[in-house]
Amino acid sequence: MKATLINPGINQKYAVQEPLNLGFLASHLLANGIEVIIIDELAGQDVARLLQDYKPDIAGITATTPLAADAYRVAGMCREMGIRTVMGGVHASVMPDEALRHVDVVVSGEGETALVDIIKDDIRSGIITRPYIRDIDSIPPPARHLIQMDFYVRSKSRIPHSYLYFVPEGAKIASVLTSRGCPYSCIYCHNTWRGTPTRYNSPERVISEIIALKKDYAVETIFFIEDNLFVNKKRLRAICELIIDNNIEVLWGGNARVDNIDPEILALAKRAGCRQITFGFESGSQRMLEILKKKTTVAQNKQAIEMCNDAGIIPQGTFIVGSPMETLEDVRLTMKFIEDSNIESAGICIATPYPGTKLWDWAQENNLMPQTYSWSDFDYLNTPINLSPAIPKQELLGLIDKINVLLVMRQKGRVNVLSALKGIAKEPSKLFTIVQSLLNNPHLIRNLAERFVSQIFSGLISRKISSRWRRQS
Ligand code: B12
Ligand code: SF4
Repeated sequence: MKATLINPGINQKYAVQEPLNLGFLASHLLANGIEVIIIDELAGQDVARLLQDYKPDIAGITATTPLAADAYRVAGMCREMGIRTVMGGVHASVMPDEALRHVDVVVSGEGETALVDIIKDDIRSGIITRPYIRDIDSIPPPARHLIQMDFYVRSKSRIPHSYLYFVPEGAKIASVLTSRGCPYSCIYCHNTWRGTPTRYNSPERVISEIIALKKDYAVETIFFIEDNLFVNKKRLRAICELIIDNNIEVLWGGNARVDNIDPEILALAKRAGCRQITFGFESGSQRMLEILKKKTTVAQNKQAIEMCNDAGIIPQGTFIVGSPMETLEDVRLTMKFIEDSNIESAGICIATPYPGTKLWDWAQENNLMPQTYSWSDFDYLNTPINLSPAIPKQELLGLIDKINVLLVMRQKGRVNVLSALKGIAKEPSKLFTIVQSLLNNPHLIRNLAERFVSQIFSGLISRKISSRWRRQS
């Protein structure tokens, strides 16, 4: 029995980090004696050709909501070739009936056990759910040898404006996922429907994975992609101590809640190589934090930024606008928060009601669903559902542009126009990347012009992010 796992999609803005979920499924299949490859369309692989070459008996396809249509297209391709199809992932988990119209078997929930059962027990149709895995150390590390690691380690160069802000120019980056779940229940998050407890890999397992990544892929930086790296401080402390005691040279970042950090853990994390923490700040309005059931305060948001800056760790984060019942005044408070706080890098998104979340229920209950919509618009900017009718969508987009300008201004002195020009002279292909970014974000043109003028006059010669990093490390 030969299996293939497929990461569908053609829009490479979604290809920031390697598909570790397929890596876990593949390593579990291999541990159960099942031959498998991973085909990564998002990383530019030709699915049809590779299917023809490999001739699998079964194809397992993953999908998030905005990539559901790509997943269904790939499923159709597999079916035409007579390959049995299985679909899993966050979208199929919450929309199993829809997915079942496109594939033979749908897996709702964690896929490792389910996929092995489907293959070994020859399950040919239906929706399958298996209990979540209690001991996640029992799943071998992701089968990275089957992932397009050469492509993903260069994510920082390919997508310079992603949230991988701490990664120095030219440095290689890899991701690790060392826990599953989160004990909180914010209304926009997948954790509201997963219903699984938080589980952790042991510190020893984490360290062995980092060592292997350095050895096998020569990565200098790592991002912990799990939802909440700092929630279990005892474990994080042990991980940091192992990094320090074993002299592992690695710079890393991870996600945290603003109320899960303190100066002591930050100091230890910094010594162990932490250079960025990504927070879900979500809003500068306390009213909105309460509506989102974030269980944090605006003061904690501010304090987290200050604590990180004091510790020499870049505070990065995301803000949500357009949440239920949000008003212009709430958005203004978020803008004011960004203006007043010392944050260099952040992302803004429009509240997007992903199926299964409490936001989705809210949209249904309040008759906000349009007659027709396309899953591909469920990214963080184009959502077809306006959850805050008090602010029209166009106005919301205009406010996001303004917030983005605020954020780029915040980077003043870190990304330098003159050094960018020098970079282009050395490497003309960079011009293409810059023009592309400017076309995608027209407001940046005005902002860059402003900065250019201000830098000429002030004679500001700033350092590149990488030199800042080298000095600190
Ligand atoms: C890391 C991450 C990313 C990374 C890497 C994504 C990747 N390819 O792995 C990056 C930065 C690229 C990213 C991008 C996006 N992400 Co993201 N991301 C995550 C995050 C934090 C971890 C993903 C992960 O590895 N989870 C752990 C694994 C073990 O869980 P899993 O993915 O669900 O997989 C298990 C099961 O679902 C199942 N399964 C999965 N696939 C398959 C396939 C088969 C055949 C079977 C049988 C089973 C199966 O088995 C797996 C193992 O148990 C999740 C939140 C989370 N904690 O899951 C959000 C999350 C998946 N992302 C989300 C979103 C919205 C996005 C973006 C759309 C954002 C955007 N607008 O750009 C894009 C879409 C990217 C894409 N490729 O589809 C949402 C998805 C919501 C939804 N319904 O679609 C999530 C859930 C976060 C949230 N907001 O709640 N993301
Ligand atoms: S704290 Fe973060 S990961 Fe946890 S439920 Fe809230 S948004 Fe999701």
